[in-house]
Amino acid sequence: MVAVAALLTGTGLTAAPGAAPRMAHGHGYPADRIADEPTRRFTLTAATATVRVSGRDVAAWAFNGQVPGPELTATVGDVVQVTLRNQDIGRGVTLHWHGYDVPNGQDGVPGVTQAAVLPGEEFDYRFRADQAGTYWYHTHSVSDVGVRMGLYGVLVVRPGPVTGLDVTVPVHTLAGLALPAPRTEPVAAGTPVRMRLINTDSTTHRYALAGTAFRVAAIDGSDLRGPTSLVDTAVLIPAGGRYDLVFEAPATPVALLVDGRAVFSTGPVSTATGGWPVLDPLRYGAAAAAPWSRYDRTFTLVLDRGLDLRGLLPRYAHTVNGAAAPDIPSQVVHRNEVVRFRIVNRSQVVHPWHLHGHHVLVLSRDGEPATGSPLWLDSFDVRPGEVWVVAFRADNPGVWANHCHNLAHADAGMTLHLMYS
Ligand SMILES: [Cu+2]
Repeated sequence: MVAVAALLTGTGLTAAPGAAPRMAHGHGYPADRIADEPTRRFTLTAATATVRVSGRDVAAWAFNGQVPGPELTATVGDVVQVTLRNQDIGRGVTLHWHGYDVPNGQDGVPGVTQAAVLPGEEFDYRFRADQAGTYWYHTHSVSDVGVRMGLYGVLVVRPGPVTGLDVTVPVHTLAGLALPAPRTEPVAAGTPVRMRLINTDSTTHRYALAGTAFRVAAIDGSDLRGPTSLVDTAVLIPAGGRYDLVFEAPATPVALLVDGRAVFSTGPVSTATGGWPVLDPLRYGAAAAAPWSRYDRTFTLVLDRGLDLRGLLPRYAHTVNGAAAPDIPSQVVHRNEVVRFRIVNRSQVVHPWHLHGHHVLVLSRDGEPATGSPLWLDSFDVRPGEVWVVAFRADNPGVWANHCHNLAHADAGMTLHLMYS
């Protein structure tokens, strides 16, 4: 609590415990971005619920009684307002717009950008939908439990009206059962199809699209440059990540398999996809010159495990630079600086890294420069032994969570903050 209070004091943010603050203004982000009248309004009510999965009744935490929560859609230019209500989630709820670079006050991190919304309270989120793409939302309050129990949903911002078939596939594991339920939908040959694959779990999933050539049009909401046609190739999507696959429906059936399980198909397909090669996004698509030639600041984050003796009880923590939350020093940047992160995984497990409020451009992995399309990511797997170098422009002032999106790891210490001074 002391560390959080100090963090908030230093930035002039206030988060009164128990209060449900209204719109946040004046954190250096242009106010007109969120001051306009909403053009898309939604209400999400979080509550305990029983949902049916694979013929079984499962205890869940749900938005509007369903897992996933309602799919929120908008068109570029909309002002989105979402009223979050908490009916009975005792540990509180917030909404974090995963991958959407909203003003800091709308980011939904309890204790940092707002107080958790407690039972009986509500909070209005508002942001301008100025970036098209595939995103998702989830609670950031006791997020390891909350997301796993079902407090998540899809956010899709489209550039215009839907053409062809546009499907979202939010993959999740609820009480050990795989979502979504398999679905078959015949599609006329020649129909343009966009499949928006979303990984809402804490570990990597493997996706294989069988029966057609396809392109990866976007990753984490950003369009790729010059994506080439792929066939019999799997993609690995990190925790929190999104891939948009596009293709023209062939006359023969197509199936999407997640970890070998068919989740969407246009007819019967029997193909063994387990042996397919995996796409390396750092080598896919057409390169472009980096937008910066110099970097104002470089931070190194060494991810590891270690004993944390600072709390009431000793714990075996997931650490960054030898420390665990809330004792990891914040990284401080100035507005408009170009900042580089060097992320070193010295542990034995994958850490899907997630910086809030910014997209990072991948520069290199293990010293090998990225040679494909510029990759602007918000979620990327740093595997054991790997070293990733990524960069971003500090253009969204505030206090931003910077953490592992294996939410159990984040909970066990692997969370720090990016601050503007
Ligand atoms: Cu991790």
